[in-house]
Amino acid sequence: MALIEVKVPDIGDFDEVSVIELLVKPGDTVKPEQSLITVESDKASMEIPSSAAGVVKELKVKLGDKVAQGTVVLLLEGEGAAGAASAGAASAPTAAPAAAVASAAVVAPPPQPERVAPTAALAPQAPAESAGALPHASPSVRKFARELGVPLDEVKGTGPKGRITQDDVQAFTKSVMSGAATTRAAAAKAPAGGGGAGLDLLPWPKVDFTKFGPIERRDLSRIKKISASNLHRNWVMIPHVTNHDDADITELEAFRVQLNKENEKSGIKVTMLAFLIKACVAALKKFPEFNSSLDGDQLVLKQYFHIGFAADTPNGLVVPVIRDADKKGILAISQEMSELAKKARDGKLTPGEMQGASFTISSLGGIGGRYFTPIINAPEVAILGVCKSQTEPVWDGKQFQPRLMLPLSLSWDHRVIDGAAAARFNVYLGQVLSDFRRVML
Ligand code: CAO
Repeated sequence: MALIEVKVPDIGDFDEVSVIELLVKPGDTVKPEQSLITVESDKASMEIPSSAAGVVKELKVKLGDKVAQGTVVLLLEGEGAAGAASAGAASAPTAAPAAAVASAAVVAPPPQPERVAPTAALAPQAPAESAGALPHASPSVRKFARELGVPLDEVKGTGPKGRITQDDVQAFTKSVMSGAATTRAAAAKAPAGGGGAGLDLLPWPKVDFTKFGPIERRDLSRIKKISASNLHRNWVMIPHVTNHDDADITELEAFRVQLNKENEKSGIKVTMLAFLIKACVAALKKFPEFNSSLDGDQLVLKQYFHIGFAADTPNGLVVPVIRDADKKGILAISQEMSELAKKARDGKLTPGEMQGASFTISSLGGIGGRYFTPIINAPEVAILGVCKSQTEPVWDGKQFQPRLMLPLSLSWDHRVIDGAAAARFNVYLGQVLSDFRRVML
């Protein structure tokens, strides 16, 4: 049987490109137009298709090789090159070049028109069925589909003779995302009648807001995008419950004010958050399951007390971590917190300074509000939300007394923690905050 040399076709503006992917190996049977290798320039990547049908005898390139127009990619033991022009040729003419595709699939530009070398042997423009298992699409469109995970054989081609275009792949993706269509794989997984495992949600409402008034579009910051994905996962995957409570911090606040007066010259300012960190450590020691993580069927109980605190920055929410808070005093915690908060606002926190928390506190006390439902910072199992303290009338059994009350909102993972334990945690936290000597017990 004739050996066919398959060469790199005219690849346009690129003199030399690197081989970044080998898509076939010796022994593979290939069809005309099937992609053989992926090459990449500094601007784009593209696939080099086969000019003929046959069995791969030998690859002539390896990963990292530089190739150019005319470089032999592989030898095919051929059934013949695609198209009459090359039938029987010992050395098949170069195949149709693949269109360039930008590396980032999601932002891939519309396909550039396929540039066809006049002498190239093109794959016959037959519908997918006659071409065997391969859907009828250009290599660039196949690459685009592969990057998006689109099953090309489920896409209806609207190009000439049913050829699948990039627009077809995009339209298919849109219809799957909007819920108007489903892939065979997803349909096979979904329980009959939509049993709930696949959420069965309505598509996200698509509204042309300009119909209702002027608008401005802004890109989300990098931090917002990252925290959005994390928050969404945590919200969906953790069965959250939030217990609200109040702690009487009248004496503690008086002590804090006095402490700040005494330390005026040191430059260290103590806020309620430092006391909350210490009080939470005491509560975590008393209720260790709040200082744990789920790992399959096991609970990992941490013997360290690293407390994260949510910090509001111009670019979004970040959570720096006070390590070993059990071993630090209020002043040391206050100082570290103000340094970390400054770094957070300046966008200078290192990844290490945001890792390893075993419990998180989100304080809106400096801003206001009463209660909220903080989202647990996975893989932690609980988070304490704190709002602004206010003086309230509290009945002491004989009369109302003005007491400074701190609103607490504890969200907990119901897979790990029960309601009774959460109520006890809050009650204990309240006791510690109302009489801080309890921290020592
Ligand atoms: N009740 C009443 N006043 C409070 C208070 C509370 N619970 N907590 C803090 N305050 C006061 C402070 O004493 C301070 O008062 P002065 O200005 O009179 O000294 C003022 O509020 C501002 O405090 P602060 O916010 O600068 O300091 P902090 O230690 O309480 O908080 C930090 C530091 C970094 C956590 C905070 O600045 C921050 O970013 N909070 C937002 C966290 C957040 O966004 N959480 C939401 C997450 S869910 O989306």
